[in-house]
Amino acid sequence: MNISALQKERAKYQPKLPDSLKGVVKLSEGAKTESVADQNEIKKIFPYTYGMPIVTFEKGRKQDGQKPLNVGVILSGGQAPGGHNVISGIFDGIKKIDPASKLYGFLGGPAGLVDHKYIELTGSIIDKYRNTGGFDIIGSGRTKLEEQLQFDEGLEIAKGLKLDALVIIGGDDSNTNACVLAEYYAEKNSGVQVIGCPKTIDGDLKNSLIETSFGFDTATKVYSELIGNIERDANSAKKYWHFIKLMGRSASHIGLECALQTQPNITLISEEVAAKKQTLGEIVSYIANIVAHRAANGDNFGVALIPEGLIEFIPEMKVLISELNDLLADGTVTGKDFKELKKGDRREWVASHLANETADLFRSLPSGIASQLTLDRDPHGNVQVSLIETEKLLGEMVKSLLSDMKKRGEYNGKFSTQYHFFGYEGRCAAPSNFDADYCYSLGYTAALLISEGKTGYMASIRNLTAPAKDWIAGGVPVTMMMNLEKRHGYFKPVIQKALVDLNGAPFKYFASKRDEWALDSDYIYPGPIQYFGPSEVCDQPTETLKLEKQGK
Ligand code: FBP
Repeated sequence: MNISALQKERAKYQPKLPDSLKGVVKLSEGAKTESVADQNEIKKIFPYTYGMPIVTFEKGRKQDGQKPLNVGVILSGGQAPGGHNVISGIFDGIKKIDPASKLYGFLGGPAGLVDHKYIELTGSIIDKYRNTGGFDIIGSGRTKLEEQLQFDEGLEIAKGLKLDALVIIGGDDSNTNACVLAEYYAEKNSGVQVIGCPKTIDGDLKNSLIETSFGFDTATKVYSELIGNIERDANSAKKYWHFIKLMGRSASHIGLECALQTQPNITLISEEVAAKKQTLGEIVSYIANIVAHRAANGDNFGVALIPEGLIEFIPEMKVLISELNDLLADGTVTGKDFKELKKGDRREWVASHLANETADLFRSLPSGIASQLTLDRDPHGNVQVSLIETEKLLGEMVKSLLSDMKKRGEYNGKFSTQYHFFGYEGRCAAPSNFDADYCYSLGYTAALLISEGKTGYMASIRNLTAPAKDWIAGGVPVTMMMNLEKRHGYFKPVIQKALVDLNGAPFKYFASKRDEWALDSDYIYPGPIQYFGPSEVCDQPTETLKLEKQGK
């Protein structure tokens, strides 16, 4: 295995654990819990795992009777920096409990459990992946563990390997499914526990007890470095407007955090667009007005951040997408094979099958975007929003509005654009010290929860803006985070997704500064993540986390 000089040095990094986990620990149990909403219904669905207490680990006295643990681990969904450290934390945790403990990794995500594909993760394998980015140690996948048949297949291999527990490292959906699995295995009295770990660069799996999902810290630091570099280029060349789309399937946490780190001229927040019921036209004129103001000051350049999920938060676009989904779900338009239509006829054909207002909006879109909306569908018949070039849609529409403004004498500048999409650049970066420490602590805590016989819990590390030694480790019952939501026509228990809180401190701070940032070119250039050096540079959590803590 060829490794870089950085990786070689980085392999020696010993992630920091909270002091409470360093020696022998004892478990402290809090009061019984309730779900965030729909308590009666959730209680009925999860009779075995509902209402369990929040638990915390504290320094304790040596316990007798600890036995070796056999644990299976699964990486679920999109990559996020730090996954390998969760796994090394679990490994070290169970080995500390008893060196005869064993860790198995299921390959390619949840499908590995169902298809019985796994490897034993030995010390020599683990050592190659400590403090590295990526999920390549065992791979990940997006198969959903939802059906009883899958649960039974899982149980068969769990029994075969004599597993005490499964650890599922995933986002809100994967942890919801982990909880359903925990309930099923508890009901069957199978002896297999299930523990979740909060992962996603999107940052939308969080609440008062899960302060952040892992990977958000590193990914936003990588994007902010790149945005800072672009800002510096923009400020040097003074000739381009850069439109940067940032990953984040639904919530705009990534865009907001990057804005706080880099102070660009424009940042759109999808949740605000939805709350204010903004139209596409209003968003375009908001951007065009800033471009015009800057041009009046002689600045024909700037940087705009666009969240990936924006398009589905614009109410009229949401209606359009939903009508298009219905119309094109099976690749046909009212029975006619859409692809057999001549390219030039497709747009009008589709428009003629939409409701009047939606058809007008569809006709007003730049042709490239209109065709992306009609062609790029996932296997469920839905538009794949991540493939829609929202940054180009806005750039082109702003350009056309500016040319109208020019005719009316309201604008007299130059508008040249560059487009970027940052997503995959950050998902597998070497974890920042924060993520390396946080993830290792999460994994170590998962091992302790297993040794305490817990199931249906998510590993939790709190007090994250304090030095790692003062972090608080424990577990939160997953049912506590649940509410009922309509999915495919039925109400299902799911973990509540955390969108950007427009009353929260991070958004409020951003909103208080954005007008100033719009006209300034006083950008912040954060530079690359530093892995070695003073704590003030290397160990800082995200601005979002700091502001959230200050705001409380
Ligand atoms: P998870 O929620 O599974 O962590 O993935 C999030 C994400 O990185 C989104 O930001 C993005 O929209 C999506 O994954 C892209 O995933 P894929 O590459 O599988 O299409």
